[in-house]
Amino acid sequence: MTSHAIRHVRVTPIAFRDPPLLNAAGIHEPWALRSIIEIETDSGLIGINESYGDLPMLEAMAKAAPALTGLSPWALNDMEVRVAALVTPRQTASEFLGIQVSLAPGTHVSKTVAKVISAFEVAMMDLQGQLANAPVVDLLGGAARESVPFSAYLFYKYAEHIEKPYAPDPWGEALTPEQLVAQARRMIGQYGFKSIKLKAGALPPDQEAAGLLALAQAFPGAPLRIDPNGNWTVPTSLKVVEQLRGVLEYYEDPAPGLDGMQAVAKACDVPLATNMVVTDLKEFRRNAEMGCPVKIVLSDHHYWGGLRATQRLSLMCETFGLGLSMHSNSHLGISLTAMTHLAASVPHLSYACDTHYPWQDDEVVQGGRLRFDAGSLRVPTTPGLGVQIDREALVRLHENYLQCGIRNRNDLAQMQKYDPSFTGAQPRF
Ligand code: GKR
Ligand code: MG
Repeated sequence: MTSHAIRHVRVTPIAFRDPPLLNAAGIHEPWALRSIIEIETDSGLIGINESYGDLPMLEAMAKAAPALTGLSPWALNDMEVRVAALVTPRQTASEFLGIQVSLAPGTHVSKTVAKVISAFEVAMMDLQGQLANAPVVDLLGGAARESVPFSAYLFYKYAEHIEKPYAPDPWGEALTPEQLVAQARRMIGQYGFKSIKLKAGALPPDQEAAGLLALAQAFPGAPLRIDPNGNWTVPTSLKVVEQLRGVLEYYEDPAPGLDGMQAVAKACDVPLATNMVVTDLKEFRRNAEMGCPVKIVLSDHHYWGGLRATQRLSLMCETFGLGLSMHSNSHLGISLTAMTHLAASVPHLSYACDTHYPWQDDEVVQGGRLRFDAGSLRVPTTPGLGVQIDREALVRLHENYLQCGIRNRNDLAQMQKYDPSFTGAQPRF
């Protein structure tokens, strides 16, 4: 009988072009890192996935990979126990890496076990789907929707990276309301998104509020969100929400910490969303104990412990009367496809999800860039994830990784190249 036991785990770090996007921590570096995970069985099947590509994550995956040898692709619970036993998180605050932890929870070492489990789980579910001749969404209970809506994720940005490592991106500068509206028109024209999210916390809040109001005027009726990543004090958060009265669908991470969010929640009637202060079940519990100042959890299977763990989170959200949507980081099509299977399988997920995808111009999957229809992605119906690695692209993207010299994301240090006095201290405004 053919053995489908796991024989080998291969992790390939990659890097791809990322525009100079501004955020609370600083600015994106010219190259974003990811890792491509391949889990191979004795029978020669290969399950794939995409995850973080920073060095500690690569080290953690390398440490955990041998634990999978001999395991059945169906043995997800066993895999979780084995990974947890091998990858013990270090606890001290000094272990935080490069970027502000809360802005990018995926870089927090306390999430290492959950991140590695997720990285392996999705690849194992891709294998399961190939074995069962079923798409991953069916392994998750079946599709509650045939396609998944995403939002236009706008950023303030410079026209070009300071190092000029390659030709400027086609998006141009976006620092004024007019430029922001032009960016939105371009993105919505290409992808058909219906909802709009503005990454804020980078320019003075009055300018960012003016940007959002210009969007509200240019796209009447479009659900709008603003996300300064906790870079505003409580008084600033309240001033901005007043300026934006009547235009916000939800208010994402205005002030720092659950206490800051609670102070904002008490004084405003727009629901608060987060990917910064409810990032695991311990924080979920604290939010509940505080009377749920956060009303919408922006999940991310890459650090919540995988697709099944995010389904469990959905149940928790339903139980506590919270909404659920999805956070993203710079990523390519394997991550986006996994998000799509998951979002399709969760009836409770009722907002358009975030994605950085329009900011990337490369791909690692066969067939190139994924195609959106009216801002949504159709859930694949072919076995497993339904996407395959383009081997030539993988070699090229790995070569980028070797050449680019970046090993951990560091938006703060990158911003200091433009402005040596920039400290990144938060809340800045
Ligand atoms: O890519 O600059 C960025 C984002 O700010 C990202 O780091 C955040 O984690 O997209 C994220 C968010 O919604 O907070
Ligand atoms: Mg956010």
